[in-house]
Amino acid sequence: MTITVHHLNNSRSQRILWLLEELGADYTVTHYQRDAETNLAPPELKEPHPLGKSPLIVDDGLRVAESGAIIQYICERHGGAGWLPETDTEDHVRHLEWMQFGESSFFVPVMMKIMAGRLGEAAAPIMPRIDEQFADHVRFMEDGLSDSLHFVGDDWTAADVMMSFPAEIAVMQGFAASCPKTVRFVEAVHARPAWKRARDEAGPYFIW
Ligand SMILES: N[C@@H](CCC(=O)N[C@@H](CS)C(=O)NCC(=O)O)C(=O)O
Repeated sequence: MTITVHHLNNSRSQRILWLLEELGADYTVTHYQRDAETNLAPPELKEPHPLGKSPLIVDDGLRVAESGAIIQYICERHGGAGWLPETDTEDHVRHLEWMQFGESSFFVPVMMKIMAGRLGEAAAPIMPRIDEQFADHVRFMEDGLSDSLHFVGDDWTAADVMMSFPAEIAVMQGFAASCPKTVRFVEAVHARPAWKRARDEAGPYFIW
């Protein structure tokens, strides 16, 4: 059965295409383009899901939203069992944590920075606290990477797929000098043949 990926250009949906390519899964892409001025998704993306966000997949009529749920679902149902640690291990618990961190804790300061940044000078009183939180979360991610450049164990897992987007954000936001492992992790992701195939499918992605 073919999975349909509702893919917004230049978005965190990129990692879903990467995972599908890694697993050799059968999928098609429905493309959506961000508004050139606002950078928001087009209204058509509200047709498959009321929030109008990407990624979103539909598999044999079953709709799955939220990056972490999609990644887990694809691994479980489309040949990615080897990308998930055994459930009775400590690695499993660490894996759960990174799968949550990658879209919850990490993005609180990121979104606050984006939104508060639009206020200009009015945001000055809260910006230091936001920047401090952002830096703390980036540091936690850097410290969480093993010397083998993985978040759990010494091989690729779904947590690496999940964390690829926060890692890219950190590098883009100027943390490269203080986060060498994060930089090398992003380079390792982008060197994967599957990631390159996914980018060919999706088009230009950030600065890469
Ligand atoms: N927590 C959601 C976040 C989804 C999300 O915010 N996606 C962004 C793309 S990076 C989006 O669709 N933005 C378009 C908009 O808000 O108009 C997930 O993990 O899937």
